[in-house]
Parts: sequence; structure tokens; C-alpha cells
Amino acid sequence: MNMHVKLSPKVAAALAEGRPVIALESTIISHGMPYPQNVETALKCEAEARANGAEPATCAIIGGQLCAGLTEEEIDYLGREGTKVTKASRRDIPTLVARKQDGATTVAATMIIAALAGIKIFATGGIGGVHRGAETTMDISADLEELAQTPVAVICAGAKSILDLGLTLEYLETKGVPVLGYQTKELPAFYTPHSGFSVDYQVDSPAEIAAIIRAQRELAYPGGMLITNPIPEQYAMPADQINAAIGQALKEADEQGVKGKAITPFLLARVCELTGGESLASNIQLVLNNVRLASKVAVELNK
Ligand code: PSU
Ligand code: MN
Repeated sequence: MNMHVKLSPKVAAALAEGRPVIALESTIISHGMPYPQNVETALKCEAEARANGAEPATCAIIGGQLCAGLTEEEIDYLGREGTKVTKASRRDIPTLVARKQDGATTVAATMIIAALAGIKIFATGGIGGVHRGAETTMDISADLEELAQTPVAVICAGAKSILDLGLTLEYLETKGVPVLGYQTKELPAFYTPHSGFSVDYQVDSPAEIAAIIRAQRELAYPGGMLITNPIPEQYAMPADQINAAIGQALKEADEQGVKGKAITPFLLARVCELTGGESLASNIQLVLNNVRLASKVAVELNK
């Protein structure tokens, strides 16, 4: 194991015994949801993974250590401190390690920790992508490059339309990242099951997803995979309501000159406020739904 990686006793035991393990991220805790729902959701995700046969490894950087598996106290700390904890993506890792600081890990950074720990499956809410207006800002999330080079399969509910979904799919195609749709041919748009864009392949069971992950590993070339899992209809937001909130949040970000790593957390928080917390309820449900699917895939992959 890499000298900078620290496994929790439960994650270490599960990996040593060859039991299914799934990674979970922590930017969603510190920067993606308000307190206390962030902590409650993180703990519910861990319980949901265990109920579905997988050991959860919530990842973060604590005191400069790349942690896979956190204590309840550590999750509570990340949730309470919120945006005071550094949002850590790939480029932040060496500095936080050297300075022995803390970081809430994005999809990209969590994939790095998962790969170092030997975890193959990772569940989250939404990934970063190509932002609207990227043709002038060049704002493209490091998550996409990570998917291109790190062998971890990420299960998400698609991408939010705070992003340019068409350009995000083009980027993933250029980078050779397989994009699968679970029981759908349409890329889900996070709060709603529908985006109008198509994924590469529809897959209908956890076993089928596990077979594709296994084939990718056997081929032994670099890269991960994106599995998109639509939010269950009963928790979806009405499309006009969510699109209006996203439009308003984007306008405010532009007026206030919000840029760089601050933009995604800013938009997430504004959309939550503008929908009176309704989007948060959807967000929580879709994450749990992804944890369930990821756990089932991890169980299949272990057979
Ligand atoms: N999208 C969400 N919720 C989130 C994020 C994205 O719906 O919490 C977080 C994830 O951690 C993701 C990160 O990896 O934002 C992307 O940030 P950026 O666009 O700065 O790379
Ligand atoms: Mn960015």
C-alpha cells in the first residue's frame, strides 16, 4: 500500500478478505450539501452500502493522509466545517499531503485514492464536466481527465445541467471513456431522468455492468468508466422548475464573477436555496440510489 494511504480497519479487513468495497466522495459532504443533511446523507450512504453487501470507503484527506474509510467523527467534522475544508481535486493532493492538511475529495481525487487502495467501484451524485461557456472560459472539470486515466468505475445520476451536457459527452468520447446507461439509453440529467442526449450503451443489470468492468480490466489499458443511473421518477424534479433555478443560479454566478473551483459549489447551493430545499431532497435520494447500484455491481464483480 502507498505510504500516504490510510485504510480504516473495516475497509482494510474487507479488502484483505476479498469482500466487496465501494468508494464514496467527500466534496459532496463539505461543498455539495448543507449541514446537517450532508452528514446524515453520508452516514445513510454507508448504511445503504452495507445493507446491499458492500463495505463503504468514504474518502477524504485528513491531516495529509489519503483516507479510504472515515470514522463518524471525521464525517461529522467534514460536514460541520463545510466550505472551510479545502475542496481537493487531483492538483491539490501533493500540497495537502506535504502540509498535513485536510481536503474534501472531488470525484477525481476520490478516484485516485480508490485506485491506490485497490477499490474498483465508486458511487456519487453527479460528476463535474464541461461548463457552459467553456469555449471561452476553458472550465472543464478534472473529473473527466481522471475518468480517462484511472481504473475506477463511477456510478452517478448523470450530470447537472449547470454543465453543457452535450460537450461533456463529446469530451468523454474524445478521451475514450465508456458511458453506460442503467436501464436507459438516455443520459440522465441528475434531478431528472431526461436530458435529450444519448449514452453509448444501455445496460440492464448489475451483472452486465460487472462484466464490462471486468473486460476493461482484462484489457489492461488505462481508464475508468461512467455508469449513469437515472433518479427514480418519484423523486425527480419538474423539469421547468429545476431549469429555471439553474438558469437563475448561472446568471448570478456570472454577475458576481464566480469562477474556478468555487463555481460548482456556488451553483449547487443557489439551486438548493432557489428550490426551497426540494432539489436537496432529490439529491439525497439519487445518491442513495447510486450507492445501491454500486454495491450490487461490487457484489457481482466479486463473484
Ligand atoms: N456535482 C454535483 N454535486 C457535487 C459535485 C458535482 O452534483 O458535489 C462535486 C463533485 O465532488 C465533483 C466536483 O467531483 O463537484 C466537481 O468540481 P469541479 O467542477 O470544480 O471539478
Ligand atoms: Mn472547474
